[in-house]
Amino acid sequence: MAGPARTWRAGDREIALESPVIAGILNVTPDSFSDGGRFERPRKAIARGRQIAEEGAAILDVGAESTRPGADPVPADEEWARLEPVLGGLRDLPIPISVDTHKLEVAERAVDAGAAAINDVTALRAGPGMARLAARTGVGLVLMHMRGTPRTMQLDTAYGNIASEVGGALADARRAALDAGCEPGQIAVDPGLGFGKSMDGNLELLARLDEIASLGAPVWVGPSRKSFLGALLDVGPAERVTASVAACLAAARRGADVLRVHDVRETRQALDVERAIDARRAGDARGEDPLIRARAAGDPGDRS
Ligand code: HH2
Repeated sequence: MAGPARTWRAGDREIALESPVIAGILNVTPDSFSDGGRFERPRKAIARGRQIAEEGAAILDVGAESTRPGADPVPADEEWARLEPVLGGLRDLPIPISVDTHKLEVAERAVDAGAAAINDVTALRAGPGMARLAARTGVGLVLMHMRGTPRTMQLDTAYGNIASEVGGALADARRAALDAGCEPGQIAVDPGLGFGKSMDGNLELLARLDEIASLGAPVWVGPSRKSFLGALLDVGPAERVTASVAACLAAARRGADVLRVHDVRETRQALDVERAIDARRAGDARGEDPLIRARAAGDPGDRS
């Protein structure tokens, strides 16, 4: 018999996780490592947010402070000034919005403005306030592992056993969130690729993602366009799309539930193809998978 359906609760939404879903990245910053400055103006950011939903993301993750290595912190008022018009303009978005912030006052305002989840890249380092906010309001909470701060995190990237150290830290953070009153179904964890990790460390975390998944919480993962892919292939951020999609598929196979990506359309296509193949392998009749059924209706059966 099948167990209970896997879901992640984010405010009044239950996000189904039977197969991996996409969190599309929208950075309203001047300095993000990949898309900095592209969506700084609210009008452009709102248009991109709508496009991300249309391209097949299940979640829109909006951030207003870059956490790239060496980034300077942004004051809370400035971070909120960047977020407010964008959250206001996307209130009617059909998919839930998570806000990528580690500042409690920004998170409180974001939740008031309709955010369904908070993505805390410091995993409650500032104390239980963020978890109490989630417990009180029911919003989803993503706890991401980072060593140090964005200014310092790449200074020491050596670990004894990276998967068990990161997994242990995430288990502790999850326990702290539960102690603050969160429900288990609200809390997701993320190994924090690129946050105080070497290229090898990132690859090992991806290879051993099943160990993070064994914590039992939904797993977010964000390889998108990150420098470990650039180091592996010797290419800049804009040329890391294929590598990012490959990393996402590898992560999904090892238990990732939410893939945090810049390139939503490309990732969606890859997941759809994999799903269609898996459905065949599972012996589903051609007509049973909704995606295959829709496509088969227009299948000319040729080689074009
Ligand atoms: N990565 C970044 C930011 N937030 N949140 C989670 N949960 N997981 C991640 O891997 C993650 C994250 C960094 O990527 P990006 O937002 O594109 O860049 P920047 O921090 O420069 O804005």
